[in-house]
Amino acid sequence: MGAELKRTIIGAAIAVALTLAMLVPAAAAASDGVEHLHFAAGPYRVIPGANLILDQLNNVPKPTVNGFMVRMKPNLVYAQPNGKCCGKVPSTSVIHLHHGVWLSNGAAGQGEGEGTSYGGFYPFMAAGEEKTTYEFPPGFGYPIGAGDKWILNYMIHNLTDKPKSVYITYDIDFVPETSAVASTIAPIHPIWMDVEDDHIYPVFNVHRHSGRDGRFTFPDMAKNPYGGGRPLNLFTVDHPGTLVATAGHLHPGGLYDELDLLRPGARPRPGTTPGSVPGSVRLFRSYARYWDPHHAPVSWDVSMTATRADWRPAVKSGDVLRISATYETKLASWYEVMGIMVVWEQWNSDQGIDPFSHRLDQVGEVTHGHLPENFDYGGTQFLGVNPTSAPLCDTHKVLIAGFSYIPVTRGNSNCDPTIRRGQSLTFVNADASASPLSKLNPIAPDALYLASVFHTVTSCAGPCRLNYGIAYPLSNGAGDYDSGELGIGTPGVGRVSWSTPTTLGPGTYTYYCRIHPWMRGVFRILG
Ligand SMILES: [Cu+2]
Repeated sequence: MGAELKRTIIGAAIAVALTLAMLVPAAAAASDGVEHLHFAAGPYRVIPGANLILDQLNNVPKPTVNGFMVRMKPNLVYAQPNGKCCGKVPSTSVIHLHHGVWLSNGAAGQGEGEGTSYGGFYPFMAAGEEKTTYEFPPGFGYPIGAGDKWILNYMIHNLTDKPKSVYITYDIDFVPETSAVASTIAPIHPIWMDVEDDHIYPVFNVHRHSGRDGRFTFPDMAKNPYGGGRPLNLFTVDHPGTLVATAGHLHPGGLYDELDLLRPGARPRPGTTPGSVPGSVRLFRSYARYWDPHHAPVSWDVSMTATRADWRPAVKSGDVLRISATYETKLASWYEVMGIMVVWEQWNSDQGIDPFSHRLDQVGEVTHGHLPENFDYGGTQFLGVNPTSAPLCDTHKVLIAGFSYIPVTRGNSNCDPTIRRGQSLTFVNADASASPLSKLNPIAPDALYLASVFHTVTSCAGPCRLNYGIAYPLSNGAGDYDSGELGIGTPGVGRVSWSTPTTLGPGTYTYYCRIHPWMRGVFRILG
């Protein structure tokens, strides 16, 4: 989240709710003093093909009394036919939660790292399609105030050309302040660690065959990752204390997120696990566990490991936390990927162990197994005719409209656009607004942005004609090109047109849309 969001949130006094929120009544309190609350934000009506970044600014459901959150389990569900919550969990290949980030202005659990100055709001929970369950070790909780205000920043990706209506749900285990056990719970604070801190869309690209030994680590292996500016993957600890929990977020293709600690003047003792940079120690490596039958690291059928309940590194003021994210590079290129860890700290606690002299468990455990919504892998059936059997046509332009790639010709457009070596083919996305008004504005999104459908032109291995699913197609074709999301507002790249690189050699090139992976096309280059 960047300056753009910060400015707009500060000016948000007159903002209206984007949608009506619904609070599903809390379940009865359990005898252990813990309430099991079920919240549902929405319904969000997601336009066909949408991949937009939006915010719910008002009435985000939350606990209404003071207390502690000790566990949180996120999900995405369909609205029922009557619009109410909750229907089924959608197949990940149809619609999925690209991300949800909850921000709060609550003082008792004041967060640090990313976005601590967004008009007093800081992020404290995040969920992507890996749907990691937050569960704090016994005796710790995130303090929630009755008067705290929450904002929900969300990106829901509708892979189809049909509208969908969904809710983001989050089950919270909550200990009210009035419960007898509340006095045994210590408050913890979130530290938002992100390899692209302070960006509203904190992403980077990983190219196939880049890095070393089939792996690419960001920012370590990136050329000039921060454009000469300050490293965005570091956080300097200002409250001494004890870290009690963390888990990573990454995207398909991701292998692990790493959290390291640097301490000026300190040297790691033998027996500790070295971190990525000299002088650092490894606090935790959050692994991606892929569940699909081949365990290929290519889909959202993934869980992340979280720290075990006894993980307790002590940190001092002036220590520097460092995050990096590692992706595989043998199978495909991975575009617009992330590396994020929310780290929880008990301030001013000296109960932790010194990570420079003691080894920590750095493997952890997954918070859930395979989820049933991740069943539709794709890549099993051949679809229709081979596109390379179409006639050639002499054109330099392809229109992307109505979820199709349409060669611009005088006659039949059912043909393979064909250019000569050294020339390029230009794609223009007519499904997204080209107006400057369609820039991202999380507080008051323009109607043109809300109606924008972003498409990409991304190389996939020929014939790129199998049925789509969560593991097919991959960005693994000749030329390794990608247009980015053609559109004005983020995650659009700021323009609606893109031209193929003039460096591509003669051949037949098959491509797909990363946002709507059933969209396919082909072009040819003659020698
Ligand atoms: Cu598309």
